Amino acid sequence: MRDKIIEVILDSGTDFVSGEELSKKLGISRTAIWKHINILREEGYDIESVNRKGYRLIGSPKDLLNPQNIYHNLKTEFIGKNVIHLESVDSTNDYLKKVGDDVQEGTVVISEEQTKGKGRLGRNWQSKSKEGIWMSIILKPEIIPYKAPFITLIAGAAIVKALNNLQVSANIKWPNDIIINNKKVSGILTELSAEIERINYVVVGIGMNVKNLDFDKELEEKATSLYKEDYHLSRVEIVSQVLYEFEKLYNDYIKNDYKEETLKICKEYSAILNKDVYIIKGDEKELVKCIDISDDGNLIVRAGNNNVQEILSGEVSIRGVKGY
Ligand code: BTX
Repeated sequence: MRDKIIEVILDSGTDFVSGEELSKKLGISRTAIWKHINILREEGYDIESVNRKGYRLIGSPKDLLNPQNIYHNLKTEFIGKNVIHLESVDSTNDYLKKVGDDVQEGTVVISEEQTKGKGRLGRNWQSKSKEGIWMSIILKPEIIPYKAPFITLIAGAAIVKALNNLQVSANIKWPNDIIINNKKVSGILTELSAEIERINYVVVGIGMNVKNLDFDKELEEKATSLYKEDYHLSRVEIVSQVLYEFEKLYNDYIKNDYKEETLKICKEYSAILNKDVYIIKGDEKELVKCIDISDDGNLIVRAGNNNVQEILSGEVSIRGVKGY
């Protein structure tokens, strides 16, 4: 019910909505409305009430990633239509993997904090409370499992597109990092539950540093946040942009097997194409030049001996020659 009250109040913008109007629209008494309004106030909504005029929202916890805020203005068909908002969780990816079969496709889990945020290859992802966006999306595509890794590229393209829509100059470090000024601002972890021929579900985890003003010592050199780069954006706005851009590219891929737009964005905003990088696999490190991204989303590189190789996303880490 409180979601609906906020929806009506948000829709009326700077105008007042009377208690009577709310009570008629929602089919509950004016006293009940008043009780809900009081709880909303406790949750941080700044709701003005004026005799004979009604209620008006003057300040919402706009940056709280709660479902009401996210549903408002979300322009997607199915991604983010069901949002689960948590205060704290071990990992939003692990949360979705536990409930995977029971939730609808497009369900998004967002937590204000992760106590065991995960990166790739068993690495750790620092996810402090309210500092960033720590979210996962569950997908149930009818494609063969080997086509799933491309979804990481779709997520990367969606994030970089969303950030650039918001005037943030960000690039993709293939396959799963988004960087600003040579430092990592966002990362993607895609996990798969599948049988040989079919996918049960894919969980796409997205971490983005938004408000962090400092990082632990070991991350200082390689991590940044939007605030640190002087982009003061609302987390809610970023989430709705990312989900919107993601859904478009995802639908293209799943419904029409159309990958060109994702590949175009990945190339246009690439931080490594035409550059020398180190490819790191276990203890081995090789200096190569990145020359292209293949139609399947693999990185094409030229090694020192002039051999051209195609690198699959799951197996390596990439380091720039300078910086991150
Ligand atoms: P990755 O393996 O490419 O990056 C992990 C590495 O990045 C770490 O080893 C560390 O050096 C560095 N790092 C750790 N935390 C941060 C941070 N906050 N900002 C920048 N660099 C950092 C990238 O993996 C994939 C990350 C996905 C995170 C999301 S959050 C929601 C979902 N749930 C979950 O547990 N993981 C995903």
